Amino acid sequence: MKRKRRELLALLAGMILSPAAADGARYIQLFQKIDYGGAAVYVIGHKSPDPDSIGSAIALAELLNAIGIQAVPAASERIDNESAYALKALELEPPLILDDAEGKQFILVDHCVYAHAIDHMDLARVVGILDHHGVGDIKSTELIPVFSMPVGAAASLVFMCYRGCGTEMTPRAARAMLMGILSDTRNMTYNVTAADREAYEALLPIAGIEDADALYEGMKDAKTTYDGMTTGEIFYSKYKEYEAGPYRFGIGSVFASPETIAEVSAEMKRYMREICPQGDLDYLFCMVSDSDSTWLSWVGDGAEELVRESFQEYDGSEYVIFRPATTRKLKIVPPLVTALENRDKK
Ligand SMILES: [Mn+2]
Repeated sequence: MKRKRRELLALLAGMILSPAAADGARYIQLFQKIDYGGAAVYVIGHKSPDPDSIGSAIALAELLNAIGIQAVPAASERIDNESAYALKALELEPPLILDDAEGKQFILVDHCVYAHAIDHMDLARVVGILDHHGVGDIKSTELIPVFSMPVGAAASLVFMCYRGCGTEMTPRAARAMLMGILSDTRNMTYNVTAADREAYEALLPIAGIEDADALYEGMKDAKTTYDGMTTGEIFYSKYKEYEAGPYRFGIGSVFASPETIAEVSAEMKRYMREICPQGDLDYLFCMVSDSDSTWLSWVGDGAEELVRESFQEYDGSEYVIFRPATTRKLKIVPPLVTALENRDKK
C-alpha cells in the first residue's frame, strides 16, 4: 500500500512539477520572470493566522530569497497561541506583522479569497497564489504563478515548490513547513494526502525534529489555551467570513477538551446571541472542537432552517454534532454555501 502510494505520488509530482533537480531552473524561472520592480514581495497567509499560514509564508519566503527574489514573510495580527508556541519551540523568527495590503505586492499562501486576506488586498498587487482551499475570487490581470491542490496543508505545496525548483531546504525552512503540516493534518491523522506524507517524511530529518508527536502535543495544548482572553477574543481568534449568493455569514472556530466542550459551546452561543445580527451578516456560526467531535451552533433569522437543510447530522437539538471532529472547509462551509445558493434560486 505504502509503495503504491509512493509510486502514485511520484507519477503525480512528475506530471505537475517534474521535480528532478535538473529541471529546477524551469520552475525557478516561473517566479523570476515577474518584474517585482525592485520592491520586496510579502508572503502572507490568511487573517486570523494559523501555523499553516505562518509556516508556509516563512518557508516560501526563504525559497524565494534563495532564488534571488527579495521576499519577506508576513502575518496579520494577532498570531494565534498555537503558532506562537510552534515558532518558539522550533526557534523560528516570527513573521512581520502586516494589517493593510494597500500599495504592496504579495504572494498569498493558504488562502485565495479577499474575505480571508488582510485589509485592502484589492488595492495591492498579487504576484502569486499557493493554496489548498480550491478556487477563490482574487483577481489579477498579470500572468502569475497560481498553485492550488487539495492537499492537507499549504505547507506541502511549498515543499513541492522546493522540489520543483531543485532548491535545497534549510533546517529552518523544513521546521516552518512541518509546523504547517502538523497543525493542518492534526499530526498526520486528518485529511492527509500522499503529498503531505511525502513532505512530512522528507522534512523530519532535515528539520532535525526527533519527537514530532511531542511537538504536536505542545501545539495542541497551546491551541486550546485561551488564558487571559475574553469570550469575544476567543470567538474571533480563528473567525472567517463567507458569501453565498446574496448572503453573508461568519464562522468562529474554537477548541476545547472533551470535559469543557459543552460549556464552551454554550458560552459561544450566548456570545453570538449578544452580538448578532451585526453589520451585513445574515448568520453567525461557531464550531467548537475537541479531539473526537465538533459542535456547531448558530444564530440569525432562519438559521435553524438553514442548518436543517445543510446538515444531515442535525437531529433538532441545540447543536449539530459531527463525529469525528471536522473543519470548516471540509464539512461545514460547502453544505451551507450550497443550501444558500439553492435558496437564492427558488
Ligand atoms: Mn491550511
